[in-house]
Amino acid sequence: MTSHAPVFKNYINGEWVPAQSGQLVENRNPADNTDLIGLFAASGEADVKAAVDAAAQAFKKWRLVPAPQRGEILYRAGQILKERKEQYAAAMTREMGKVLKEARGDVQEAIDIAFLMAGEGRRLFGQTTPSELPNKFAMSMRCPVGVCGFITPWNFPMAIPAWKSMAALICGNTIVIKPATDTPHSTLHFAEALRDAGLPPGVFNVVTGSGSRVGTPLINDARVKVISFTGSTDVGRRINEACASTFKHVHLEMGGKNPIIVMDDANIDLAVDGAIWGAFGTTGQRCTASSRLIVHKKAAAEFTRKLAERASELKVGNGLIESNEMGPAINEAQMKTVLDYIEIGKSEGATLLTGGERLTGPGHKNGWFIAPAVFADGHRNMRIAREEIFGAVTLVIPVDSLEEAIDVANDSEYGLSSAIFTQDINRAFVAMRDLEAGIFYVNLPTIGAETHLPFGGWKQTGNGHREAGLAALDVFSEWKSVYVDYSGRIQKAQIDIPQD
Ligand code: UN1
Repeated sequence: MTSHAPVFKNYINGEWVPAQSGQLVENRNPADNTDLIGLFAASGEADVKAAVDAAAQAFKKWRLVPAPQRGEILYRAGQILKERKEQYAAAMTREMGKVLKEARGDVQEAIDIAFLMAGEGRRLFGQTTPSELPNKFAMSMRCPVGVCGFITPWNFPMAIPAWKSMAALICGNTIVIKPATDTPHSTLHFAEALRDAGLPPGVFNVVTGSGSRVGTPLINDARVKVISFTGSTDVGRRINEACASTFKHVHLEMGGKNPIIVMDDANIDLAVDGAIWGAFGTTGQRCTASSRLIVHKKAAAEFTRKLAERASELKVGNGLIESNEMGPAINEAQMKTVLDYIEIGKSEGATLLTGGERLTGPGHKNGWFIAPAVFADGHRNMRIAREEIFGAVTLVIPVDSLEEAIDVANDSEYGLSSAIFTQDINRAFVAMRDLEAGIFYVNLPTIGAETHLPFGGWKQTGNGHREAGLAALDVFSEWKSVYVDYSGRIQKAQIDIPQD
């Protein structure tokens, strides 16, 4: 271990504190694993307990801060993130590998949700409604739930913590977050912005470390009332089971196998542009990645040829170099998973047209780089057509009609995002109606959701909740229905029917 490497601490109760065990874990740049970003707290149960203590204590006051005032703090956090966008984006690229343009976009998503939820501080609407009885008033209001535990992924290391946090905070909850072990730095930057915006101590706490040593005690702590998780379907299932006995609110955001349908009437160059961005943006490491390209047979030859050509020309390398278009896999294990899937695809009979090999030449030494892979001759039953790979791999599946395309698209356990390229408005609307997914695009790929609409998926992608948009408020609030009787007597609903 390098002695001069910077040491990063947890953020608990407004203080930077080391893990109680004193243990540390390395965080290295995936584009160059000789570049040590720093040593981060390898926390455990005692640290989680301290953070939940702080969050539970802070909840007592934060829940009573008027929501418009909470909103002002979020607004300031948005402004601070805006001022520091360049600095935080560069640190994110170094830590996570996504190219600088995309890291800026990641910080921008945090800014967008900060401003959205800041405004919500002056709304947080409930309902007022007539009572069925005279001299009686009826309304509903949102109330905070309590301490929220977040387990967040490495692919959007600031945006996803921000989506969850801004919605939870405006509702009056407090937070303990466990960021992914590969990307703690971006979450600590987010904490710094919240602190500098004036968020009171204990309202937002960060505990870094592994899933088993930090995530598990967080899930098991009875004082944590909400768990919000973004990650794999397997881990989500285990979290759901672990929270079942205590009926915690559980919000799960999991895998995807997102289809783009390309019809024979589509603008093929536009569809190719979309597929390149959707499949290889963030090195394919998005839950929304366009990993299935379901193409009408009349368009398949031209589309596939142009796609493979464009993919082979993508500049892969260190994301800090502005001309690079695609960064590395997040770590060695993920790179190996992707390389395994390339072999699986070949053995299943798909045709690898380009990419799929590890890059080790100049500019790639010591990084987890893979050339973007395009498979043709795909079939819906192949594992590479069914399993989430989370890497720069996409697959063309030829079909004969829109009906078949929709049938193939829906033949998946996932249902996050979906898209169609067509110039025929009727086909676009049929696809909009029939695709089983939480997000749908016309003439755009499956990535690029905006923060003011609900984000989340159907089927095994989610558990019926949404983040971002106003739908996120439902995860982080309880409804209270309120009846006020000013008749001076006990009026019995459903029994004392007013006579005319
Ligand atoms: C994710 O892949 O986990 O819609 C989030 C998008 C981004 C967010 C992706 N705004 O692709």
